[in-house]
Amino acid sequence: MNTIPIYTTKDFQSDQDVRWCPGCGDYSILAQTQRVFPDLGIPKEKTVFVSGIGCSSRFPYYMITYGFHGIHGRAAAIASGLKIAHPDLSVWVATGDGDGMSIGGNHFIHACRRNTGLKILLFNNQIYGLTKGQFSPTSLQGQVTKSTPFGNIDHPFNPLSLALGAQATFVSRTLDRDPKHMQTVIKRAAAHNGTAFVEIYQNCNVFNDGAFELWTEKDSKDDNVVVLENGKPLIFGKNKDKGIRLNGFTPEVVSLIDGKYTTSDLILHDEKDPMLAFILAGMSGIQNLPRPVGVVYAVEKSTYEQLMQNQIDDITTKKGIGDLEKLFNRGETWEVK
Ligand SMILES: Cc1ncc(C[n+]2csc(CCOP(=O)(O)OP(=O)(O)O)c2C)c(N)n1
Ligand code: SF4
Repeated sequence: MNTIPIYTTKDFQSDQDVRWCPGCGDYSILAQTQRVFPDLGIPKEKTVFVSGIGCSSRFPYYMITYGFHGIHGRAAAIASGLKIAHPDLSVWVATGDGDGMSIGGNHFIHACRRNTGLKILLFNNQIYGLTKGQFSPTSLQGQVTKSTPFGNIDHPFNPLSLALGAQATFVSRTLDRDPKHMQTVIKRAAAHNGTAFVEIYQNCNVFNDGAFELWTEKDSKDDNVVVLENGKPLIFGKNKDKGIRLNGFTPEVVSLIDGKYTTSDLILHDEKDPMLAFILAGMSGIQNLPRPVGVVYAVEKSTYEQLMQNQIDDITTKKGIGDLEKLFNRGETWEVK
């Protein structure tokens, strides 16, 4: 018998005043999350949102699930501990590009490589919002911010490449201005057995307005975004007349109307191909190439919590249940006076 109640979006909307600036992209992320959660089949009491500090990190207040507004940068660490101790929980991390990639960069990469089954939503607005507009690790080179008045000299992180390099098993990107797409990606992340990373382009209309407009605005998005679909060729453009092919290892845009190339010359998306994943992630920094959105990479690999449980079971079978008291008093002991 199915004992999970039938939820609606309202069941996930808390009574807390939402404290984001009017027009902030965070509202859309919250709305899409609340919209898809009733479809996930996860009891509310088995769901936890963990965050760090930042505008984005206020997220747990607004969801009626368990929640933990943590400390700056440590959401992935707190969430990892929680997931390992309670593997039956669905543990989500809401983090910003500052929270997750500056102070929390270390925890982020280890959460990816350990495959602890977390669902990490990275609200990437390429700025520190809460602290009023300092540059972040995803701010663009040359970007003028409150703390880089003459232009940022840092090379930005590409979050997708970082997650892939850290061996994440699910790597994806979506956009605050494309609700349907975001819903699909969040559902896929929820269903993934392992750590799932979702980068969300999120407009901070106060401190970095328009950072993603090329990929989100009606007039420009079709010619500048390629939507990834597993098993399908990479086609884009207002009239679906352009595609991406590989010239060696280099992706290039080709026309599908001048007779030189057909769809059979194009890259076929394969979510399980790690080399292709790196190529697709790398397209982000290259001018004249469309920005890929969707699931870049998705493979199954044992999770940390499964491996840990297997090891405990194995050793318990061989050696019996451990005795902590005995362990502490084993070997030489000292009394400190
Ligand atoms: C240990 C510590 N260092 C610095 C801060 C100040 N601080 C709070 S939020 C933040 C960055 C927020 O940026 P981001 O994670 O991108 O989130 P956003 O506000 O843009 O959603 C910083 C530096 C802090 N709260 N704690
Ligand atoms: S400062 Fe930016 S990120 Fe923060 S709530 Fe306002 S618009 Fe959103």
